[in-house]
Amino acid sequence: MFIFSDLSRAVIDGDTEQVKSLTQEAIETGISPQEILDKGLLSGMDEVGKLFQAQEMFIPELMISAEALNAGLDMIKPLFAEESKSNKKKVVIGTVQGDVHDIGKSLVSLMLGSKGFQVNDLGIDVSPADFVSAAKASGAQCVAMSAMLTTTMPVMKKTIDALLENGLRDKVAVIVGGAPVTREFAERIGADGYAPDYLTAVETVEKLLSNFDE
Ligand code: B12
Repeated sequence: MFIFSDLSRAVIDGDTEQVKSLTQEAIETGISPQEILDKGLLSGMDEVGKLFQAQEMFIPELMISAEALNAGLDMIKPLFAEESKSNKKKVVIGTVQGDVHDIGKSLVSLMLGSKGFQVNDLGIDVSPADFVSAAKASGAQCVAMSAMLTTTMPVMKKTIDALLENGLRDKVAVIVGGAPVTREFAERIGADGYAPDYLTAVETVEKLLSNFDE
C-alpha cells in the first residue's frame, strides 16, 4: 500500500506534519495500529539506520526523524491501550545509563501496558541504583533494560549485580533487549530473558512472570 511507503518516507524526511496526517489517514482507513507501526513508522526508521550507517544521514537528521516517528506513535498509542486488560504484575523498564535511545524501549513499555502490566517507565540514562530503588519501591516482579550501544551494554550486568547486592535478584525477573544485545550476551550476564523485538518481549515477560503470584 502506498500509504506505508509514504509514511516511511515521511519518517526518513523527518516531516512531522506529514507523518501526522498520513497516520491519521491510515487510522481512518481502518489499518491496524500494528501495521501502521511495523510497515510505516518502523520501516522508515530502519531505512534511517541504514542511511546513518552509510554516512548519508547524520545525528541532527536522526533526531528529527525520531521526533517525526514519535509524533505518529503518539497518535496510535491510544489504539493499543484499548486492548488492555488489567493484571497486577509490575514491570520497571528503562534505557540504561549513558544511553539515550528510547524508541525501542518505549515500544516495549507501550506493549506491556497494553497487555495489562503495570509499567513504571524510568525513561533513558537510568543508573543501576535507580533501577534498584524503583524495583524496591514498587515491588516489581520484572526489571526490563534496553541498551542500544555496545558501550552501554555492560551497565546491564552492573544493574543485575546491584539487584543482587540489594537482595532483590530472586524477587525480580530480568529481561534485556536492544539492537546490539543477543541471547548469548543475556545468558552470559545472568539475565532471565531476552527478546529481539517488542512482540517477543511481551511474550517473554508473560512467560517469565507466569510463575509469580499476582
Ligand atoms: C534513532 C537513533 C539515534 C537517535 C535516538 C533518538 C531516540 N529518541 O531514541 C539519536 C540521534 C539520539 C542517536 C544517538 C546516538 N547514536 Co544512535 N541510532 C539510532 C538508530 C538510527 C535507530 C534506533 C531506533 O530507534 N530503532 C527503532 C527501534 C524500534 O528499534 P530498537 O531500538 O532496536 O528496538 C527494538 C528491539 O531492539 C527491542 N528492544 C529494544 N529495547 C528493548 C528492551 C527490552 C527489555 C526488550 C526485551 C527488547 C527491546 O524491541 C524494540 C522494538 O521492536 C540506530 C540504528 C539501528 N540500526 O538501530 C542508531 C545506533 C543505535 N546509534 C548508534 C550510535 C553510535 C549513536 C551515537 C553514539 C552517535 C554519536 N556519535 O553521537 C549516539 C549515542 C547517544 C547516547 N549516548 O545514547 C549506533 C550504535 C552502534 C553500537 N552498536 O554501539 C547505531 C546502531 C547506528 C550505527 N549503525 O552506527 N541515535
